[in-house]
Amino acid sequence: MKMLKTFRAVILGAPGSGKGTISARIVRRFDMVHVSSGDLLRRSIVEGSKVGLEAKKYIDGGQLVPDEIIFNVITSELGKHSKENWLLDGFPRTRNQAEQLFSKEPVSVAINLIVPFEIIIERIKGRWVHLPSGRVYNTDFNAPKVPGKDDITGEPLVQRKDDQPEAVQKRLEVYENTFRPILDFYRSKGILEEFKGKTSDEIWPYVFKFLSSHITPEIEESSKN
Ligand code: G5P
Ligand code: MG
Repeated sequence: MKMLKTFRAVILGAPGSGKGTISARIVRRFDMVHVSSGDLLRRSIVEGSKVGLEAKKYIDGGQLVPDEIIFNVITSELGKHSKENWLLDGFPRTRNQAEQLFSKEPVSVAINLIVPFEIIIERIKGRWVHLPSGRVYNTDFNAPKVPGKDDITGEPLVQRKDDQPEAVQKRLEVYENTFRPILDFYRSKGILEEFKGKTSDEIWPYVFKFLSSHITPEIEESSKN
């Protein structure tokens, strides 16, 4: 792997594979900023911005938003973190996005999470999110301390519109049709690292060990969450 001054990672995987969950663990232990394309889009929907209104048409049905919209959102967010290490979650979703990103911001590593689809469909049913922060809960796996409330702010949690069964089906279909060229791209650059498992707890120690060999952890791994 190329060692660059700043450490830049992307985290890939099917909808519900645990990108948000693993990302939260990474940024708790390593000096990295978590940038999630889905969280940014959902926040712009809540704000009622032009981008949000446009993106909503695609997101609710489980379709990808057009490249020009997402490029603007991501470019402006990464611009705020130009001197920091970042972890990009949910971008790229197409080979074109992967190539465009690489031409602007050489990525140090692409982490790919591999989780069986039948497991994903079950866990998405129990997902609750805190929209302002992007914090993710699950009624079975990591339930909030108080049902329906965010642990930190106490604000209400919501279920995502695109977590309805039809939209989930569509998202998995879109993923099936788009992920291979992205993996091929990162494989061709020699920076693809794949992690396979049925649970985030099973996958996490390997991700932690891998990252620790490239970037010094601020907090050693001692607890599971
Ligand atoms: P997003 O927001 O990027 P997805 O579909 O890629 O959405 P998603 O659904 O956010 O990914 P995740 O982050 O991979 O899933 O998974 P997660 O939230 O961590 O975990 C899922 C659930 O399982 C949670 O409830 C979690 O607590 C639980 N969980 C985790 N691990 C375990 C476990 O081990 N066991 C159990 N039981 N549960 C567990 O994108 C949304 C939309 O935005 C647009 C598209 O429309 C997209 O559909 N978009 C883009 N469009 C174009 N280009 C882009 N680059 C785009 N980015 C976003
Ligand atoms: Mg997510």
